[in-house]
Amino acid sequence: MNFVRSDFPPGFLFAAATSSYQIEGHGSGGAGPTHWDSFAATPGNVVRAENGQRACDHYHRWEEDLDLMQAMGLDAYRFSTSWARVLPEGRGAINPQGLDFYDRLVDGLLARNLKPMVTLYHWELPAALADLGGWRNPDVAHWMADFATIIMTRIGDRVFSAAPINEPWCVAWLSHFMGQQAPGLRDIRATAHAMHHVLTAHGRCIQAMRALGMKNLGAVCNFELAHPADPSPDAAVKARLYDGIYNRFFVGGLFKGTYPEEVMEGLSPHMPKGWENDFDLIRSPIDWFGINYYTCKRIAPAPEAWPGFSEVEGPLPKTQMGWEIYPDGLEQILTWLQRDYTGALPLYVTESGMANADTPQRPDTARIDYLDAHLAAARRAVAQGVPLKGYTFWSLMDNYEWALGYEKRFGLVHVDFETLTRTPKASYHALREALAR
Ligand code: IFM
Repeated sequence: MNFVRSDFPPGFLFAAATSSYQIEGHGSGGAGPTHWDSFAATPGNVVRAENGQRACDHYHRWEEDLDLMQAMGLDAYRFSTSWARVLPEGRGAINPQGLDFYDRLVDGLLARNLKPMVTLYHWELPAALADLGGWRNPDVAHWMADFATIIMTRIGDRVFSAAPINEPWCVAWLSHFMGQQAPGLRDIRATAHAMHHVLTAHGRCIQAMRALGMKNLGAVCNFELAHPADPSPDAAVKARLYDGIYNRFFVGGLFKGTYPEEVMEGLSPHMPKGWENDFDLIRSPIDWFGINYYTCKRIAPAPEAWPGFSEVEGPLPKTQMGWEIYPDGLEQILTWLQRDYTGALPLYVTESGMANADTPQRPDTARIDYLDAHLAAARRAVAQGVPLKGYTFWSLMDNYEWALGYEKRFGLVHVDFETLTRTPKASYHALREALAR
């Protein structure tokens, strides 16, 4: 790795990230069913119909996993809490084993000098709430704020930071318009409702956590630079629309209290009643903003109903996901966000990493190069005045890559999904050396 800690500002945090359903093993510890369990059990949705019932069995092996992060020299760990582990029906009766698990985890992190960075929701909605319409139902904001109060009453006094929702675009658009993630809908009305309700839920959770006296609350969104696939004016218009849906909708709501006009051209007729009145809630003040960045997209016009675009394969080298590797995009996103949206607000890269067809025997040099190039892009943004305070690697270990099952390996640590043996990869060792220098 071509960096040392002193290349970054004093106090800069290096972290690794995971999420509950992707690693814990949802079948253990009394957790209730989630919409990911039913989505995965429906043929055609997930590669080999794999689910998160066992995953990495982190529920039982968390100490080993925390030891690995400590030995790597990380400063922080970004993890998520499973709503259905704490409240198996989404509301009502609490599963005490769920609260105890996150309590142990937080204490285990602090004992190892790792700062706990918590995300309340990373996609596994309790099935009982999905039955009530899930993200389409405006009450989801209240259900989630109640969950936030319950889990944070137990661990909120010891966490370093908290954010309500990971990647609103995935929760709303990918899952309700593209149908590629649970609940697998392809419905524009459901999408419009979900796009707005992820933000009202965000606001209610921020207010619930503030009411508990918590500090260092933020939001985490994902970003992709959208390039027109060809030089035509049509391609430029469609790339701008993709950018509006993916990148500007959520930060528009969070920081400006507006949604992009070109996005509303398609969504307006389908929005929930009274949506225009929710922006004070959505703009509840936050203390930091998190950026998940992996790739860029090439967007072409497509002869179909709004939004009428399609993704076209680009020329750059690709990861195991087929995603182009474009580190400059991270620098551009960070400088754009600071200039147009976040100003002096502290920023964190909350996810960065690549999938690669790793084996424990073969060094993952591609991942070392990928991370080196993206860390260099982050440094260039810092040099331009972006108040970046930390960088988080996705992911600590290989895990359940949602609809793509266990095949796509994002980990710094290899997981053998038969034996559950963890083996640190070359990228883990390279980062450990860099962080110790
Ligand atoms: O695995 C996911 C994660 O759950 C959310 N951000 C992107 C990752 C890679 O696809």
